[in-house]
Amino acid sequence: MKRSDLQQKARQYINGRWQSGVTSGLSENPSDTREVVTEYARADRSQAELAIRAAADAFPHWSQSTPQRRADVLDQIGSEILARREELGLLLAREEGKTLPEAVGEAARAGQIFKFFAGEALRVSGSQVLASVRADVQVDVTREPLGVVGLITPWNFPLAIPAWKIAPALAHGNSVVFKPSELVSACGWALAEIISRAALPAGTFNLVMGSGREVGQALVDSPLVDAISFTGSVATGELVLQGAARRRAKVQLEMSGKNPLLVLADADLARAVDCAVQGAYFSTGQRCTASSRLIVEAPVHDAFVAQLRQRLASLKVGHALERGTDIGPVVDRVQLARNLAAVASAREEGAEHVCGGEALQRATVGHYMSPALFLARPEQRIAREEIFGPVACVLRADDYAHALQIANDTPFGLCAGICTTSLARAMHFKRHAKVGMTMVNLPTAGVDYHVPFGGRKASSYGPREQGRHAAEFYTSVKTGYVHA
Ligand code: TXE
Repeated sequence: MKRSDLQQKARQYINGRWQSGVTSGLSENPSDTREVVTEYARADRSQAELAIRAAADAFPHWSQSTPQRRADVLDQIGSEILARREELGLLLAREEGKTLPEAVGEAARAGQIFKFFAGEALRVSGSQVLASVRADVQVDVTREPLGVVGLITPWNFPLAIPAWKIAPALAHGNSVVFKPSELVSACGWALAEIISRAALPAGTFNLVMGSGREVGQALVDSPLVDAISFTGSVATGELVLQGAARRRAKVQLEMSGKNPLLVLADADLARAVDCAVQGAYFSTGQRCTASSRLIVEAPVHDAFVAQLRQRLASLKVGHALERGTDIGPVVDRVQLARNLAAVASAREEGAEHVCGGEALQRATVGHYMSPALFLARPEQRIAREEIFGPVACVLRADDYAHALQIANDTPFGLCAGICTTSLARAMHFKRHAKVGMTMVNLPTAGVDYHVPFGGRKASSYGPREQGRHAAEFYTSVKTGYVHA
């Protein structure tokens, strides 16, 4: 393995100081596995507990800081991320494998999120004053910070997801212990390094890197952690939920999706194909909002499949930093093996293979895979389980009612999209899709940062993330009565 030049050793950030870990780990470039992106410090449970203690000690200070101070800190972080978006995007592309334009876009998004919550810090009270039902009594409803929040994040959006948890947590006066996925430690460290220079009181923000089972679990178990926000797999989310429930900690989970994109007979077919390509395959399909079930009305089924197949053949799978790459590598060898196993299982259960689904060789050794398309039936595993790779299936629907029934027949409920030129159908779908987010003539992936994000059923648990709704999770409501 060759060492890369960009990254200094990524260390833990605990109580305002950079600290070595108990052991260390390496993160590698999925486009070229010879390249080490960073060597990072790995914490154990006791080091995680030090960070939690530091956050608890810092809470009284930060929770009483003025809205102006919080706004200034968040604005400074957002400005630096935006100014350095190219550099951060490059790091992200090298470590996670998103194409460079996608990665720079994500870095910019992280900056915009901090800027948004700088504004929210000024509006944090959300106070309401009401007349009481009793004479001469006034009632007010105010929001207060929770305390220490533990933030556990996945690898697929290594800057944006941490940003949309850290920024509202700080804006609302909480102190933070942040644990990124080990696969993207350099991105977690880079974000922490920017935050470390933003004049927060020592201990208000802490970074601990290491295994989920040890460091993540320490956050879940600690009685000093008042709330946990988690994004990741359903299996780990269940563990987090059970652990948090045992000690009645507040918890918010964002997990998987199996998002439907309906294509009706009246749709603009070129636009529908575009939505399918972007939604299912861009970011290598590694998005909880990926359009992995393409539900197509019978009259346009064959034309849609033919056009989609043609588009997929024209996509370039390659090194994330190479100009013209449409689809970067899969994040690591474990996820690639999982994707290939899902493709093999789809063949075994009789789904009709249209194209793709093979591991690819490129000039550098990486986790490359061709975009896969199958024709499937709703009961098949490929149509029911999240794969989290560049794999989608087309499901034939007799009519709109049938398409809607297939769309809702899933344990998940994150996002659902429809391509149609009928306003009546679009409005009906928006009302009847059992999800947290709907899209009309748009891919299911690709959301704004100033509005709620989240879903129903097995996809999400607890209050929504992002936008003004983030206050629901990151604050506690207090009702005050005053007799005048
Ligand atoms: O997720 P994990 P992984 C799905 C996707 C993917 C699969 C596995 O299908 O193939 O999950 O990915 C931490 N207590 N998604 O292994 O294990 C862990 O260290 C506390 C969908 O990366 O859920 C990491 O920081 N924390 C998803 C985070 O949890 C624990 C995005 C997520 O890891 C822990 C990512 C524990 N016991 C994966 N064990 C989406 N829908 O966006 C692990 N962690």
